[in-house]
Amino acid sequence: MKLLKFSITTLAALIVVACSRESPESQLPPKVVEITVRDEMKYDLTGFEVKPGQKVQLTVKNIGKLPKESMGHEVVVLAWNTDVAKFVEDGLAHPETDFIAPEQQSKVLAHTKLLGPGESDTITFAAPRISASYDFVCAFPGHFASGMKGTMTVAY
Ligand SMILES: [Cu+2]
Repeated sequence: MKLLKFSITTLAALIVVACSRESPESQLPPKVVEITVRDEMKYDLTGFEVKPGQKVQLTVKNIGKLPKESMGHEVVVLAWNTDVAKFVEDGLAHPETDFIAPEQQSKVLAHTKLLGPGESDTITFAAPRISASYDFVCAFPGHFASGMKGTMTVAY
């Protein structure tokens, strides 16, 4: 019984610590991130850092000229430890869902639309609560292989 009481007290203490640690992060203003793309297979920003649980407001602008069918771009933020090569390979057969395969949807933390020339998209999502590096990629065929990728670093 004494052990149980100790455990409950410890648990309560842990919850207090977890909450007090968590709330300031979720009250932070959103992290504003802007990525510009053009008629080449790269992002102008390949990394950004955010606190665990912080909101991210991500805007992607395509200022290129080439048609979406040949040079569309997007940003897909992936769950930790996703096999990115497999993710984009599976997506090849799915232009109708911006090259995100239905069976890979569970790996997607957030994504913009596939953007043609002159288009932009803004999305808002909460960063994961676990400190780690998360890949983001353009799933348009061939773009990841050409280096269109980046890293969202979640850290205190
Ligand atoms: Cu692209």
